[in-house]
Amino acid sequence: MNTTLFDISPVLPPGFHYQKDFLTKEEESFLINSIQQYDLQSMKFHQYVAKRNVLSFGKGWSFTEQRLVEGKGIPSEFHFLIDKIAAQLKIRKEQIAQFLITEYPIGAVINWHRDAPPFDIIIGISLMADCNFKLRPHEKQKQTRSATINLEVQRRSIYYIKDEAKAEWQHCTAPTNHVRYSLTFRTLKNNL
Ligand SMILES: O=C(O)CCC(=O)C(=O)O
Repeated sequence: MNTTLFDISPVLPPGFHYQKDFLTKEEESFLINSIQQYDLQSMKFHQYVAKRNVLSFGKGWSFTEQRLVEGKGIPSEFHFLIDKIAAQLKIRKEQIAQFLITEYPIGAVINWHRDAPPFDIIIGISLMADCNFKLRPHEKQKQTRSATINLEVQRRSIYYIKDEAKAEWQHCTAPTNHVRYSLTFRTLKNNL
């Protein structure tokens, strides 16, 4: 029998939750059509321009100024999704302070990182394509080859990262084979 990397469910770090089929196909199509009405911009990180395109609503993190900045309100077509996420995570919808749309063209990645300090729960929803999502310990000495976890994050799925998975683990995505949208929602620490 052939087994692939993803046949065996990986053991995920405490605080990392994954659920497939969070969205229906109809919800996914509606969201893709909605996103395509907007103009996404290349992601800039200090002097570097990444291959992915982004659009942020609500409170964003300025890498250059290392602080939260206020952005535009979240458009009404995405409100049903905020309600659905809040119900899933058992949080108040007002706690969702940031909504980031990321388009990954073919071959694009997000490199190893932990999320910015003011954020608490990071929620990720995938549209249009699956992705190879990777996790590894933040501490250098623990970053052995066998410590890296590979998770197939399917389109229409949800993952959320909090507690130990947020504080002590880094994540990244492998180059995508198909254009993928990632919807990232973030709550703030202390419900600021
Ligand atoms: O594409 C993804 O699911 C990862 C998104 C992410 O890590 C981020 O926006 O910080």
